[in-house]
Amino acid sequence: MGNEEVERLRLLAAEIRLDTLAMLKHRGYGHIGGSLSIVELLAVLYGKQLKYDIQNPQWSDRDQVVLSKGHAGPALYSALAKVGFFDPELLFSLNEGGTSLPSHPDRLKTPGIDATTGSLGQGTSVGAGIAMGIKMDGQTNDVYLIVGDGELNEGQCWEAFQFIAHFKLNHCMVIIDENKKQLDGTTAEILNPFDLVAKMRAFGFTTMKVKGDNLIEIDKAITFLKGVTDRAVCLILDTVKGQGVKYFEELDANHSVKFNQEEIKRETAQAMTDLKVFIAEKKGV
Ligand SMILES: Cc1ncc(C[n+]2csc(CCOP(=O)(O)OP(=O)(O)O)c2C)c(N)n1
Repeated sequence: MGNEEVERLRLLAAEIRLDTLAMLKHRGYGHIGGSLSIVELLAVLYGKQLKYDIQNPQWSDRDQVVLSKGHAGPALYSALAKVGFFDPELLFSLNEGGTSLPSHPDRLKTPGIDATTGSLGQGTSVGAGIAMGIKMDGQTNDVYLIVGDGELNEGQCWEAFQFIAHFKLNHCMVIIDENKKQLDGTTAEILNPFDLVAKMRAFGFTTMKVKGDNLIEIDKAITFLKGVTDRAVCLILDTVKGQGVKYFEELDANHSVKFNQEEIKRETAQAMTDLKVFIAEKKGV
């Protein structure tokens, strides 16, 4: 990736982060921590790696994204709006009655959403099924299956992974957001996942682990893993819950927050101002 492209993705990541904060603040509550930890991944996917058509979201040759950790929907919606799947104004209807943006993704409601998720674990089977269908149809599209590290407590994930590895569904990249926290504590204290790289390798996956806030490393790893043709592939992202906003990174209870507390209001406003300044500078305005 040349410098210009890196800067373009950096801008996109900042815009996704800003819109994620804006929509959650507007709604008054929501899953901030796990949304922010996948922002750089989404910037690389929607800004560079994915094949899609915003005019035809159902295009049969598109790559598909299964956000199995569906509670991070706000970040995905921000990315979809940014690249043009729908009007960004819609972001402010998040989780309202009758909205096309429910808190968790619904493939029948939102242009660009490929799988309905939210019940942790289930998206892994959906992703495996989509990938198998693609293979049986002799198509060449890729599937990106985004899974939380806390989500891995669900045994269903490991059944799906075994299936993906057994059938060498190398076009179904398993991406684990290893932010080391889940709803109410660290993954290590709640149900220790142990060494995820070793585990995924033992399950038959060619596995890489990179810093999940580093656009260049994420992009390189995805490009490398896309080149693996004979085995299942897994990318583990070493991330921080609340990534990119120091206050939320350091906040202990950062899974889901209410935005009516003074400190949270102030810190969110400050983070949004900082992002706006960064974006304006990047755009040269
Ligand atoms: C089957 C199921 N059980 C419980 C929940 C409630 N829940 C939502 S998010 C979450 C924690 C998930 O942790 P992780 O996958 O690490 O997500 P992240 O830290 O990236 O937000 C839980 C328990 C759920 N959505 N589905």
